[in-house]
Amino acid sequence: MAVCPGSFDPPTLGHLDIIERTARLFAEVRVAVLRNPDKHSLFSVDERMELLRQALAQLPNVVVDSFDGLLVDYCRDRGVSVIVKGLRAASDFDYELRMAQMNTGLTGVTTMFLPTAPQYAFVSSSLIKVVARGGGDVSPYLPEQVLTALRGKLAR
Ligand code: COD
Repeated sequence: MAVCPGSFDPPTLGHLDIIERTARLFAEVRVAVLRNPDKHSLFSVDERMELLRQALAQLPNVVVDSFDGLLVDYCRDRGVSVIVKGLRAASDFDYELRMAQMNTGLTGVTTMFLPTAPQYAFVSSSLIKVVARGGGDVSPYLPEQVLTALRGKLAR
């Protein structure tokens, strides 16, 4: 079983591409949203989980979940043996490599990296929020439900 962990604030087509490809490689996939009380987020964890469930409804082997604390503890408790992360650029790699090595050191869990799809290489949740707040068009980078939810949030 594999896990695709993240903040997903909000989920983007870059995230979904990684999750869909992971779902073709593993019989069971868990998408785990971090519950991080320190991080100011636009969408609540429950909203992000609901958006992910809607966007991934066509994938029967994907379960959406949340976690707090260490990712390695989540993996141990749920029987997850592989963490799957997306890599966009060298800057992702530097940080992700350190986390992967620390996680392996903690419990032996393995991390696999999937290269981003080129059309989403520059897409991040934080950039999406900046551009959307400024009135830019982010529709090419978000699933329909997320675009609608984001417009609703920003209109308030
Ligand atoms: N294309 C491909 N992949 C992408 C794209 C894109 N356009 N956008 C994001 N991704 C990938 C990211 O590289 C990442 O792998 C994943 O999708 C999630 O991205 P985000 O931005 O939603 O989430 P992050 O990076 O904030 O999530 C970090 C974690 C929550 C996974 C991490 O902080 C964690 O494991 N925290 C738990 C605490 C812990 O165990 N800490 C110790 C680690 S050693």
